[in-house]
Amino acid sequence: MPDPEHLGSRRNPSMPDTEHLGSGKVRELYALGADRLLLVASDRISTFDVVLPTAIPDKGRVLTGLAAFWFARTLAICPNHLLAVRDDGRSTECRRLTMLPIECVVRGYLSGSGWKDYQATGEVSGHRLPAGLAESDRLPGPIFTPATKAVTGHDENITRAQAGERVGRERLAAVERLSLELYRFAAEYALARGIIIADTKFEFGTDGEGRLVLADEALTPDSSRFWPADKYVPGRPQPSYDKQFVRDFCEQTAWNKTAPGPELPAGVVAGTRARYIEAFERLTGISFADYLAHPEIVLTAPGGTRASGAGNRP
Ligand code: Q0N
Repeated sequence: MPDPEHLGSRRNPSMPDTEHLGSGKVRELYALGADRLLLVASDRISTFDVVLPTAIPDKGRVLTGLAAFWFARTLAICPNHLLAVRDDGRSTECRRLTMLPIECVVRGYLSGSGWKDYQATGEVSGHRLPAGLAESDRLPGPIFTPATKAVTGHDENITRAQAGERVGRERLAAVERLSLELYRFAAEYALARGIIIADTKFEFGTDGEGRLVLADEALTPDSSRFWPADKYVPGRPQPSYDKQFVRDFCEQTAWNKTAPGPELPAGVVAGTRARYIEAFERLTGISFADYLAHPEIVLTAPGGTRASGAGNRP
């Protein structure tokens, strides 16, 4: 099968059973019959909300492998949509769900729109926070700060009361509990491997029986803020684990942060690719070459601990 990343048309005659359902900035979604989806992660990269014209080779494979690794290790916390990782390493077959109309954001540190909202109101999504916090400070405990996709395409923080109006109070309480538990597990695991997961976004759906299922791509640098722990200094913005070379390059050009973005020089591409691969290898304990040879290795290799600890290998 050709790599769907390179397909421009909505219908592909060589994939008669794969209808293009939608595009994110850097991913594509295809139907596989009525009950399954194909989620394809491209090598495109966005910065300052603009997709750049230069790809980062293997970025999509890194993110697909990392998300699959987390899905396999968080099954004790909640079920997820993953059915299989394909041999190309960049596509996953998923269960088709009915998605909830909220983004389930968890923040362990004060950054981005959380820091902006805190400075303006002392609150984030209805959580009153202690006075005197600095940018990038670790919060007393992780908080659930739901958001919606606004018409602009930008995410907009909403209060938990507003989120409850969208999905129902009981369902909201359930996704809040699951989101916090997933974040606590992953953030503790990543910190022990030198990566701070400052915040992260989950998307949930429900299956035919009405059960909550984790979907989308979870706990990757595209759906989270990853910071290098050894460079962490609160009181200022933190360097990005994955995109800092790209941001630094863009800042020293005359680019005004509107589309189209600049082409990236080869050195920035190579450095950024190396950072994605480093994050993958640190977190999974699996060499990226081994992943490319056998993508399903992320589902079974020891790599660390599973949520709950039950059944871990010695
Ligand atoms: C779905 N999105 C939003 C891919 C990601 N398992 C699922 N079942 C039904 N729908 C979805 C999923 C998933 N995952 C999720 N849209 C549909 C994010 N998309 C944006 C485009 O790229």
